[in-house]
Amino acid sequence: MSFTETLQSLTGKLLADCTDQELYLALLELVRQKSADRVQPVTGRKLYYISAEFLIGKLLSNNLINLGLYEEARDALAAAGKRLSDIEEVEPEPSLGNGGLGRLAACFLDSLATLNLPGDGVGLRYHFGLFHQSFEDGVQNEKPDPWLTAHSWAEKTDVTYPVELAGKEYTARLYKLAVTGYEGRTNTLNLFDLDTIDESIVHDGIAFDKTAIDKNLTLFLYPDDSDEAGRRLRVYQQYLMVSAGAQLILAECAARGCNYHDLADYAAIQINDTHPSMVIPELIRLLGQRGIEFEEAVEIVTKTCAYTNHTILAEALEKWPRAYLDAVVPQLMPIIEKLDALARTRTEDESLAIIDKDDRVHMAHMDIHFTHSTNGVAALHTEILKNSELHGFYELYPEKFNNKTNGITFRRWLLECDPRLTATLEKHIGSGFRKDAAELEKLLAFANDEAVLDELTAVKKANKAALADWLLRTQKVAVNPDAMFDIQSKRLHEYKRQQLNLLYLIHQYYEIKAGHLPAMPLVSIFGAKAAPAYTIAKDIIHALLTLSKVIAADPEVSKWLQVVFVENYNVTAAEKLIPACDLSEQISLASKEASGTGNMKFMLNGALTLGTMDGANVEISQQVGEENIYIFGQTSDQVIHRYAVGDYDPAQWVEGDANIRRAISFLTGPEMLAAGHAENLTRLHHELIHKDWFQTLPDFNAYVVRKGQALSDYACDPMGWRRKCLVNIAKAGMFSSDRTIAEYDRDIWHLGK
Ligand code: CRA
Ligand code: PLP
Repeated sequence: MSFTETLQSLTGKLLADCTDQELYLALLELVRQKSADRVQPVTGRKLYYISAEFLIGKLLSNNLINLGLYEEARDALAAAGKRLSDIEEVEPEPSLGNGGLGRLAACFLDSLATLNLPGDGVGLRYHFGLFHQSFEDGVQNEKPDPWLTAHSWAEKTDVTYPVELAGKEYTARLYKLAVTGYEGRTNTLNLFDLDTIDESIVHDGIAFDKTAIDKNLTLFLYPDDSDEAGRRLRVYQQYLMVSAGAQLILAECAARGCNYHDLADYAAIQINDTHPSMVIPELIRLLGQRGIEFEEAVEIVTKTCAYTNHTILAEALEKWPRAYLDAVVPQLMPIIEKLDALARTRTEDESLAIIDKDDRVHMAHMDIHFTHSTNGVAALHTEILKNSELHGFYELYPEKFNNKTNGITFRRWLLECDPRLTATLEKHIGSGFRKDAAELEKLLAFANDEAVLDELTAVKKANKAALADWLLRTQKVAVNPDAMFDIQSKRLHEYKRQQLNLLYLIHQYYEIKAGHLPAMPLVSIFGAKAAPAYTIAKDIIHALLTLSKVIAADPEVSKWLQVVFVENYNVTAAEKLIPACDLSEQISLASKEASGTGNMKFMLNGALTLGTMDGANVEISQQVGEENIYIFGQTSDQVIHRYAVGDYDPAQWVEGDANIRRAISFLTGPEMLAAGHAENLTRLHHELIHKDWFQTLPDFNAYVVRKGQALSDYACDPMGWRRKCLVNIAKAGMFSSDRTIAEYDRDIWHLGK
């Protein structure tokens, strides 16, 4: 049967007579059938990647690419007068993640299946995801993000597990979502939910009764934790995920012949940050029910589990008050106490204890003591863990610490999001890079080939025009496609320093007003959600939106500078923005961004990085060489030293530097106050002068200079710029998640063995 006939048999109509919705459902069904054909039996160790987030993005095109059906589908539809891109729009983006950690989990699932490794995800089926962001009156507005439609990729199963929360039994139901690799096997993303969830309890944006657990448990990812009920709800969610997950793991292993004593021969469990840490005591409890003594259970669990640390920010290293755990998971507390006692026999260092003197339970400490591997996510991050944040643990267990620099799947972040670049690359270096990213290096042979450099420039130009169309259609803004496109898209957080970019833009506003014109017009694009309770992050969004209005209203400045803030940044938006970027903003305070993965995506798509020596930027810079990246700012050693000395006073920088003073004062000057809200702007102004915890001001001048350099290189040395872009694409191979997953497998998981 031809592709057209297959689709017609699924819709029961001629393709030309189908609506996009009907075609989407037929393609979904077809992909399901083809994915099912690629399920393979599991032998030996199988990975369970437990994670609170899986930011998987839309699945239709990705699955068609991985199944080798994309071109056929596109052409069959085109022959019937339909466009695959229109059909893609029918699919809602699954709302199961928040940022880098969740997107990393999604890239890992893709690479596992592509490398033919048995590895499943375990997580929760959130009904409304994080939230849907819109801007109203210059302020972030949060609404539920309903993505679960009658026909979704995650299929309901009959499998359920009992989960006891606060002494009451709930029933977790398993949903399965097929994950098919590129020319690879099909694995599963296992998502748990309760049948009793009641979406109608959500009111006034994203508010709901936080105590009605049976109705609210899986409504949102990271429900507001600014009050105690919210924090407890997170413990409830985490236990639902790990208890149902652990029961699933034990059941699957038992079905393959495991007698529980040999669990580590059947399962490898990766704990993705501390959200799933309770899987450790939960497995010990479940093994106990199956007749295994505590000491042996601890050994089994330690051999089976491994932990990834994704941040050194204290706010994210979870420490639950013991009272929460006593209330929500009383069955785990005796086990956690025994683990704490056991850990104390290994060290006298009180700071490494699981339960501290204030009765807080340190989840990361439990992970490090009772798993066999702790890894950081980029070389610098792992060094910081070993030398400072987790130094005591490193001294106790040096053999447990290892680095696994993050990666991204090139199927989604090159083949799918940038078909123009993919085609150009294939024309010159063949298609080997689709499976072996290192082959991108072949492109270096064309570094001085003007015809190839021109083709790459034409690709970028077309991608920028496509982004301009999309911005006009979805955000109602017109941008100048001949300007340089400068993009900072990632979660809104002070450590990522969108506020540094904001101060630069104000600085440029003044410079243009003074007749000091830049080398090029600049379109500065942002995409970022702020956590609903994170006031200063929302103030930064407000300041950027307000500045955007002020500039747009000023014809003198708007010829040279435009600020665009894209609503509801998600994977779909990222796939539009990244291929169209000229300059990628990776300007976190050195030492604070564990790795970053956006930096890798922009580089792969031929953008140059303007960044600090932080996270994986350090490795990007090593790959491309310092002449092909714009690095500025304090080093992580300098930053850590400044924190240690503790004498940083932003007010002194404001006093001592006229440009800094001018930029900060503008926040509460007449132009901004006329266009925005005094409360938000004053609070941000005050924060920057009196606190500036993430040391924006010491990096300000270096940032202005480096960005100016990038603009002038782009404008005055186009050939040099293009060559740098080519080197970035060619050297991106090491950031394939296939490389990362191969390293996890080699050093930690040993799958299928
Ligand atoms: N926010 C780090 O901050 C890193 C990703 C994935 C983060 C990023 O630098 O690239 O993880 N950390 O490793 C995190 O979520 C809880 O900590 C992130 O996404
Ligand atoms: N959100 C989306 C949609 C992404 O694709 C990514 C990363 O690639 C991130 C967030 C994380 O970005 P960053 O690594 O810059 O923090």
